[in-house]
Amino acid sequence: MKSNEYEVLLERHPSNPILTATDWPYPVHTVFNPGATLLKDGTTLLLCRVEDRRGISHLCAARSQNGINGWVVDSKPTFAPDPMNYPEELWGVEDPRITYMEELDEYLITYTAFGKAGPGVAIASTSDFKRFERFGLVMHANDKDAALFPHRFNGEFALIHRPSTDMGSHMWLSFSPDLRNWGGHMLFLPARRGAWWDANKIGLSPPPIETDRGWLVMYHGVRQHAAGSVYRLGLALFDKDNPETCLTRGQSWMFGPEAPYEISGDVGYAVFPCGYTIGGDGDTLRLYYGAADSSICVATGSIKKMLKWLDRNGSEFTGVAGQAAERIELSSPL
Ligand code: BMA
Repeated sequence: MKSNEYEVLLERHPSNPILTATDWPYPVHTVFNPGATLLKDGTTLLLCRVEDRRGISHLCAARSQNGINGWVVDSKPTFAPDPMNYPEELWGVEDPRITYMEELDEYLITYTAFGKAGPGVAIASTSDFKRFERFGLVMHANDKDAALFPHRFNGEFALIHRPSTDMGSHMWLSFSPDLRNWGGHMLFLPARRGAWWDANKIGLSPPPIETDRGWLVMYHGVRQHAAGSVYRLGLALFDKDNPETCLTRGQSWMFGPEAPYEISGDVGYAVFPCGYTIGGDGDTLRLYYGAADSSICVATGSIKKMLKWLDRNGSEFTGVAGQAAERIELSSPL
């Protein structure tokens, strides 16, 4: 690494984009923002957001033995909007995040249900990615970017999500005894303000990553410029047993749009991961992301390196997320 270079934490695969609309067995406009999981037989499953030429999205599964190529895509939509029974899905289902919930032996999918009230958070479960049980809308509009932790805390399931209000778009944490009724809402990670790369609008990227030092959370920051928005990725670490407690938050972003396929497309300057897989070594992370709302890409990194990077580049504060960051911003001289 040269002295004027930033450390690279995620390496783009040379064959990116690994999936595009031309790989689909039926006509689609774009494929992006996939949820990901490793099935028990080692198959990588991507649950891709697929947008048609009406502008409506559905979800479609693609499976690969090595997670890079040889994808077998379902011949028709795997999970289509069902607006007759779930009117909140009238304008589509988007951006799935998958959490394998060991106690249920099921995959829980959180996704954005887009209806007349705006985008909200919905949950469905499956054991085979063929049949799904819908739990319906769990966070009403305007809310998105949600994922579940893989196990309970004090007997309750926990969900990270991102409601938007006049006060900004910050990440929140909520709890539920049954995945249907949610409460105990608390601020999880606030957007910064002013010139920061993650000012005003942030949201969860893939589901939180369990490490021996706590929950590693990748989130996107949306910087508004005169020319439009730039979507980049940052890191924060939360306490293992008390996930509402932020231990460290990275100061700079660690991955942003640079490659041509990330810069141009339907929404240029956007990298948007919704899923990852972890290799047999427990450390190698494959991050699957949508590039420019047009194609699907993968980048590889090391969880250990990300934690070390946070040690060097994080702003350390204890207690409930955000309070210390607020204090730093407020106490800094004019
Ligand atoms: C976000 C979500 C994503 C999308 C991104 C960039 O708000 O809607 O689905 O990839 O914007 O357009």
